[in-house]
Amino acid sequence: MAFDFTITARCPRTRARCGCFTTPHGAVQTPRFMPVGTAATVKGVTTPQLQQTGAQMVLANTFHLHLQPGESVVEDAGGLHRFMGWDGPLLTDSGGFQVFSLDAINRIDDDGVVFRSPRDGSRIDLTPERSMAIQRALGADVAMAFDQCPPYPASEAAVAEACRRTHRWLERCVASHGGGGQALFGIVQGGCFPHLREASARTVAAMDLPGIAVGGVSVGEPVEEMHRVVRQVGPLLPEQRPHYLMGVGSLREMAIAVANGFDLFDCVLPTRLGRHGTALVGGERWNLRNARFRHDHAPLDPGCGCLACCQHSRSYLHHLFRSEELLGRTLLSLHNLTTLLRFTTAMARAISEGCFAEDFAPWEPDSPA
Ligand code: PRF
Ligand code: ZN
Repeated sequence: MAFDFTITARCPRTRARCGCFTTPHGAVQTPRFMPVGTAATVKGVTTPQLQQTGAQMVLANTFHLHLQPGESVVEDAGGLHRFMGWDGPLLTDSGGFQVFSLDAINRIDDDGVVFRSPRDGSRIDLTPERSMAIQRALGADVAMAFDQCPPYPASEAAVAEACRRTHRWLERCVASHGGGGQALFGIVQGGCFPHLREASARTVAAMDLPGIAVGGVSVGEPVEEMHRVVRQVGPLLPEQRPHYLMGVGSLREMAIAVANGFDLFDCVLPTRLGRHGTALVGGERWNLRNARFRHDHAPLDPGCGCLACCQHSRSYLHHLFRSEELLGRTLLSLHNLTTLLRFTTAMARAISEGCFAEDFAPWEPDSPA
């Protein structure tokens, strides 16, 4: 069987679990963070470097790849794995979320979305069928359903409408998805409204897809609201499927999500912060441009095994950013990715050793799985 999700260990006090998600391009041991490679590249990072971070599955974007270079180029190259030189598991996001964050939207209706290309102003239609066809041509292991992620704040009526549309679109995604070597994950919406979240979770779960994602969080809502959604929706998801919390990649939020049964995460933050000179160290954010690092010859984070921390000093990284050298961006991107991946693999180890609740989620109420 091309796709399988096997739970290999459970936390006795929370809903945290370790799993193995098998795809045609290899397995993903969960919980695990997925680096974002929007345009078929994790910005500034080569494939061997990416492997060293502990990354197993990488995410790319339908919307960006449709605009440039176009899915036909990727298909001609033999698919996204060959095109980008990443042989491991790949996931493509459907384009919905990216389109809705543009201000070039002309129309959203039950058929789909019409917008102007940010490249040349031409008219582009994106529908569930179109998104599935593009994702099939790209050929990632996992395709995401085409959904509508409402902004925050949005009225209850607007979120209910987005849910209704997302559910109808999911049926169309399922009907037009080719299957074969590609799995389709459904996406739960519902904003911060508990009854809409519950209805959406039940509707998407009933489609019995090989994986289920929760979208519509981390869109500007207060962090307590996000925690509430994660705690409410996690337990409603089908046990035997991988659970993907979209766009979340901060340490505390991932720990809370893992405690509530989530397995997969992605976020642009580690690479975006890295490109801007910010390193994640010991739960803090350090700006390496700061003058305090000029004479600091210690490794960035002595507890980290990444290229930046093993080979270079804070002083050198400071110098690279002050002189706008490209290598600084690469090194801090690698360090931040390594930090998030190490955190998720440490959670996995703690789950299998029986100390997850004490070590990672002491604030979570006990909820035996
Ligand atoms: N839908 C899709 N992709 C996403 C999201 C979503 O709601 C989010 C929300 N944080 C990130 N990426 N399709
Ligand atoms: Zn490091």
